[in-house]
Amino acid sequence: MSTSVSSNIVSTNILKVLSLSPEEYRKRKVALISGITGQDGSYLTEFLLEKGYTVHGIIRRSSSFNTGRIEHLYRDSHEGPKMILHYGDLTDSTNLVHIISKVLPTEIYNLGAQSHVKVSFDMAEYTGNVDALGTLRLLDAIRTCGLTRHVRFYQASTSELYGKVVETPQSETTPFYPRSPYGVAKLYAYWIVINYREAYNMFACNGILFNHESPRRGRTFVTRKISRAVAEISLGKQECLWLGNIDAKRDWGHAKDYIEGMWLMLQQDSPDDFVLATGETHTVKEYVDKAFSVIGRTIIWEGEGEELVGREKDTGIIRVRVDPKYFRPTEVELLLGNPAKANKLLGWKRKVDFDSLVKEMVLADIEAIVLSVREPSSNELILDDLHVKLSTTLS
Ligand code: NDP
Ligand code: GDR
Repeated sequence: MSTSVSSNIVSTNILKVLSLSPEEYRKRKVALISGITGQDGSYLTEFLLEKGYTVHGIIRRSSSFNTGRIEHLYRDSHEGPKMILHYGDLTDSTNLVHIISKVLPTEIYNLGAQSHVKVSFDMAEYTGNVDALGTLRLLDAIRTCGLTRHVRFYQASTSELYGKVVETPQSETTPFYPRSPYGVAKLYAYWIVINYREAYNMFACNGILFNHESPRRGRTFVTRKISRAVAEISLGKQECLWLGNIDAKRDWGHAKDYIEGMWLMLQQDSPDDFVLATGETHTVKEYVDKAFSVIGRTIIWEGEGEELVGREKDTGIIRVRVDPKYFRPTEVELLLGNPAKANKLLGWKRKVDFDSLVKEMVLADIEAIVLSVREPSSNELILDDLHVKLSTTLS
């Protein structure tokens, strides 16, 4: 997008705020979030509202409901700091310019993405358009509005950049080797952020975040798929869970912890790139074992490869099977991050450990399923009963 069109777009609003120094401008505390309806967007919105920001979010028009994770914040918006939503899309430059020129954000968090690695093999071009070029469009929209010195920019970079194992633990200096169209698209985004930082002196940061999960995680990501299935199994609603590569290792943390790290990056004196990770890694199989242990059951593994099954110890029922349709054409086998730089410079450290994360996700899914039962009186009975049953395994 050329800067020559900028004069047509710049509103009186912009002219007014441009007379402020960048420091005065920033005091307004206005955040703009792409991907506000996602897992991270919803937690970040809560966090920023709590800090007194006005939060603007870009949402996609959808024929079905896609604001479930932020609905509770929307209802409360008439009291105190506000959340305001705008229709938009990372594939639509003009729309991004309009939103930024209207909102005049002090911080932009670019969390919007086609974020599913397996899906990126099926929708490679679209993933590139949104995840790679979408980032460029947002950065250019800031330039078009003449706000390069005023806006601080956070880019949701990812441990998927590391891909094939070159060294562990992976840090800010580890070479990248992405293994999916998603990873490659995010690699472009990572470098365009650095290029715009250097070329236009923008305050733009990459947060290289390792996997982070929560009860709000999308249901097709492996941790949530497992927690949901274990919850269904505990209530007798499902018999077996089908998974792909259960030997893959991930550095899993809690999304809430990572949100704070994003914000901290934008509060520093100068822009930089940071890894956020726990420094621990676990296999998908370990996640399964831990999730079943939350409901007091033990899984015994038998066989190998596609024939591998997970059998429940007490009943002999097969609870886990492998379906190759979940394998990826190229896989990221091992992620293990080194968050030392963020520890030291941001004072950031994860708070929630692996066991607590798995427990929280399984319990939240059990509760959600029970609460979806129609009659409130029977919900209470089932929940009471569950709490009694679970209290022995949870303490
Ligand atoms: P989610 O998949 O939960 O959320 C993605 C968000 O992006 C949703 O709000 C979605 O909207 C929105 N979105 C998708 N396509 C577009 C588009 N074309 N234009 C505008 N918005 C769009 O992801 P997470 O919250 O888990 O992750 C947030 C970001 O962090 C993503 O960029 C992800 O790639 C990255 N990341 C995530 C990690 C993790 O472990 N969670 C780790 C490292 C990086 P809708 O609701 O309408 O689908
Ligand atoms: P990931 O997360 O690809 O790391 O990307 P996901 O939970 O999808 O997969 C993690 C690992 O589990 C293996 N796996 C399965 N995965 C899914 N989804 N479904 C299955 O049935 C299954 N069985 C085994 C996968 O092969 C993989 O090895 C997430 C996303 O949030 C990205 O946006 C983000 O950038 C990275 O984390 C860091």
